[in-house]
Amino acid sequence: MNNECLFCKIINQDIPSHKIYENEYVYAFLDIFPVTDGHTLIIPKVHAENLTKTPDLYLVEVAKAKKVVAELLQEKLDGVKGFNYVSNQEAIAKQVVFHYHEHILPKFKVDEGFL
Ligand code: DGP
Repeated sequence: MNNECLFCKIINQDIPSHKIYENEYVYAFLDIFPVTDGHTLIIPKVHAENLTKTPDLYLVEVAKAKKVVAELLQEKLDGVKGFNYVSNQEAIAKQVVFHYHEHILPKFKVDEGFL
């Protein structure tokens, strides 16, 4: 864990968040600036700046959690018809928080939006 990292602080509950799912390896919580209802972030419980710096064990666990979280959101939210799964790497790709995370974006209607 990294004391300077916002998402490490969320994992440690030093910063509050709305939990959607958690296990030994990952934490999933609602994005503070949601693009859609149910916009969720999944993060590994290890500090790694981005996908390519994340140990394989945690990448596998994040991938598995994407499926669990998508099923939870489908169950809890009315009208979910699909999802975008998005991860930004580096500032050029609009990464703002440098702790690897996957955005899970429920889709309710056809539109131009992506992120
Ligand atoms: P990215 O651009 O991919 O690095 O997205 C970072 C996301 O993190 C962005 O959609 C907003 C979200 N975010 C930033 N700070 C906080 C926070 O303190 N709490 C929560 N829940 N989300 C945050």
